[in-house]
Amino acid sequence: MDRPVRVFGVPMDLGADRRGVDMGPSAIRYAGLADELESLGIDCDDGGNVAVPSPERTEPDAGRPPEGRAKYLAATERVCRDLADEVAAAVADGRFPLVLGGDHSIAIGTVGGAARDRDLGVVWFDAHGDFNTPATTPSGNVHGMSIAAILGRGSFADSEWAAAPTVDPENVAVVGLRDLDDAERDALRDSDVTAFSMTDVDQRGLPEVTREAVEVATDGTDGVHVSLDMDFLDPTEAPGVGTPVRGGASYREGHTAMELVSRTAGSALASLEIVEVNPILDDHNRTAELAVELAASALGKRIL
Ligand code: 4U7
Ligand code: MN
Ligand code: MN
Ligand code: MN
Repeated sequence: MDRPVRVFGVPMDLGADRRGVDMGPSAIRYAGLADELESLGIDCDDGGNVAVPSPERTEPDAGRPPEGRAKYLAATERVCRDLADEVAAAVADGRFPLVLGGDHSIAIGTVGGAARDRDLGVVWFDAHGDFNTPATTPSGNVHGMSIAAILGRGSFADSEWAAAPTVDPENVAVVGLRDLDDAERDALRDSDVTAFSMTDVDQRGLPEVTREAVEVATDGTDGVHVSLDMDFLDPTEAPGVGTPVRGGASYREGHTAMELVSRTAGSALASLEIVEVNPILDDHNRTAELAVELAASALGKRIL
């Protein structure tokens, strides 16, 4: 990493059904993130946490969209706006934003900030498509809608806070898919987003798929944001996630993906976020420790 890193925690759990993901930033810090990055010679400061209201004091239907459901939308908007401002300020300051979740709805804020005043590509590692809209969601949970929101799809078309106009769907790639809802699958297929399922990973190998994903995201853009949902990994390696799905990336595949991001995106890597770590469901902080390792690989750590 050629720039100093600024870490932000977003203890957000309004976008997911299972409690505990709000403790993700603490768990990742506790697992030694700052020391690991310093040991790589990366200058690292911690911008602290973005404020997130507790669900007990938040009205789930505030900000209800015109059709369908999106729980805690008004509060999610406030958090994402604040996060976007922090991320944009870090970039303006010459810092590389590393955002720790929290549930994946925070990506709307991270990308909103990272894409301010520049064309941004996105590589999204996830078991899920996160391509639902309030009209198609089976759960009402915004963490399953974040890519759709960033691309201004469905009722997010009117949400200037959510849609990032400098992110072109042709520069978005998703890797690791193995759990899609029916309407979400149709929408993803009809879109210009490049989607790689675990079947693609099995058949073509993760290195080739990751290289292609990074190519899609760098083509004609000013930078690449990487969003790592820890459920991209197999639950045997990352048990501490809210929505585990069997058949995910192995321990080494996780590292390979992040090492390739670092090697192939190089200085085009604009920002990184690691989300969905749920310490309550974890096994002795194993998932948070893996998150630290993967951050190190993405930011340039090499075995040899
Ligand atoms: B994650 C789901 F229905 N598709 O929309 C939904 F299966 O950020 C899951 O990728 C979404 O972890 C998972 O609620 C969101 C569900
Ligand atoms: Mn996700
Ligand atoms: Mn997921
Ligand atoms: Mn473009």
